[in-house]
Amino acid sequence: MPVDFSGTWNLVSNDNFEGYMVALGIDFATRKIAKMLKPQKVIKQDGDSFHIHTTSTFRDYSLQFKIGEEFEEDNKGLDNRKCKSLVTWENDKLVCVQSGEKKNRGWTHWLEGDDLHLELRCENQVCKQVFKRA
Ligand code: ECB
Repeated sequence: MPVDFSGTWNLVSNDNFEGYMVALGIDFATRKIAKMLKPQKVIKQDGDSFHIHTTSTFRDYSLQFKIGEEFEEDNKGLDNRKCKSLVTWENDKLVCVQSGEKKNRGWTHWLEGDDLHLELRCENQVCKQVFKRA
């Protein structure tokens, strides 16, 4: 049985989101707004099938995928670049590789205690987010 990430999660910390957004080429005005946000994630997991909805007062982002099945991701409302994304299990971690124009792009989710962790990577920047159950 895989780990179950299902639930509603509220952001409690967000380290180097600025560096991550700069690496993605997000403009100054958008970054100023984005870094004030406290997004919520709603994760629905059925085995290896996932829906991850990230919502905020500014923009929302929705992603659906199955483990091991590559898909086209459009990053709409984020940096709007398209990439090919693939999510796999690495032990109990959910690892996404986002292949495209940006090098070393991807993210990793894992559970630690009752917290949800997310590392977002782009080029040489790493953003670390922690969420607590709502
Ligand atoms: C959707 C809430 C954040 C909106 C920020 C708006 C503008 C900033 C533009 C680009 C910044 C890049 C990413 C924003 C950070 C988090 C959004 C979702 C990141 C993500 O891909 O989460 C994965 C893993 O949970 C599922 O899509």
